[in-house]
Amino acid sequence: MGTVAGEALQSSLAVVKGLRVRAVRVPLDPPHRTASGAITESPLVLTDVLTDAGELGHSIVFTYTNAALKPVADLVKNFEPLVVGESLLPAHLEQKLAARFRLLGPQGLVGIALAAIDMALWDALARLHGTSLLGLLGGAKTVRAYGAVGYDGVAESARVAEDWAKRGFAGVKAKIGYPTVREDIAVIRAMRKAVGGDVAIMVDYNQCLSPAEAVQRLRALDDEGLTWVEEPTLAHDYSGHALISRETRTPIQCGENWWGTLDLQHAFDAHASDFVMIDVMKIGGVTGWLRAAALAHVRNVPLSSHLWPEISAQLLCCSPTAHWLEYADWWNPVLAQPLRIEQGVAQLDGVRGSGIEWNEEAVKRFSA
Ligand code: SMN
Ligand code: MG
Repeated sequence: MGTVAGEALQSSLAVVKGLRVRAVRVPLDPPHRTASGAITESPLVLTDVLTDAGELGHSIVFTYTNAALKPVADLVKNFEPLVVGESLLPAHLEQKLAARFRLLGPQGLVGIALAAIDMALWDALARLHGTSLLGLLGGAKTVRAYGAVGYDGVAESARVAEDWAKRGFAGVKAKIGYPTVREDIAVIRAMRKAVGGDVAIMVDYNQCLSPAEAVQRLRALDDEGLTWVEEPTLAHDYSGHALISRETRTPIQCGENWWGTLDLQHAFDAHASDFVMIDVMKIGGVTGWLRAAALAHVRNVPLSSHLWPEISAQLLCCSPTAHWLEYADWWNPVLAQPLRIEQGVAQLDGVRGSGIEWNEEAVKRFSA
């Protein structure tokens, strides 16, 4: 910002004083099974941005494996000197940090650490304005949520699906990719029987098929009334996904593993996916999400979220092509006030910032 107006604005803003970074391992009971392995706990880095206005901003990032937990926590802390003394201008700081990491690359652990900072900055900015992220961005829509069903076989998948439906969720998503397509179909039919005709059913292969296998399997699923089939093949195999999408009728859903808006652009260019579900961490925090939502808007592609229900619900409510919120309660133990879902819809009244505040007792208990 070099203009006089820009300088006046900066001088009236809060200034970043520091980052507090903590690592926790939150157990997942029962574990979340997928066709590509089970998740038994969530290794999370919790970041607090401190400002001279006394307001804190908070964020969560998920490192998937403990092996990456300390490296990510260290990276976030190592980035502290790059933001201390800067005005609380998240979109501006995102550009500054992106330029700084052009040579190393803004993906992987670096991308996760940058997203931790971006989300915490936006949270602080909303809190300083005495509002939610949704209020700060000026959105007003509502969003429906679906619940997750693991790779748990016919009876357990149907039981969990029924449970979500009884709690008012309008959709359920199951992990499939069983040894045979017959087993995949048995799980889907058992869930349909359990939830009735009005609840949306999605399925997720977590990248476990080759494109040729996927075409065969998905053709067999085409008459099951599925809302989408997720990640049938490797997330970055855009041409493989485009082939599957062309050869089958059920919409393809991808996006949780795409890094930043450029991955999204490449996927759109390749016609890799009919729908997109972005991950607020991998897409580049709130700043990345807003850009991705604009891309989805111009392409008119329905946009859903991956994990992070608190912040994603608010971002979806500002996204022109908002579709479904993925609800997951995995990180509720470390939150003071997890997102509430009523009649299948995210409740955002009275939320402050991005909705992330700590349950300090739990943060201490799960400290890594
Ligand atoms: C998923 C994969 C890995 C961790 C969490 C969730 C999944 C989803 O693919 O769609 O939720
Ligand atoms: Mg998935």
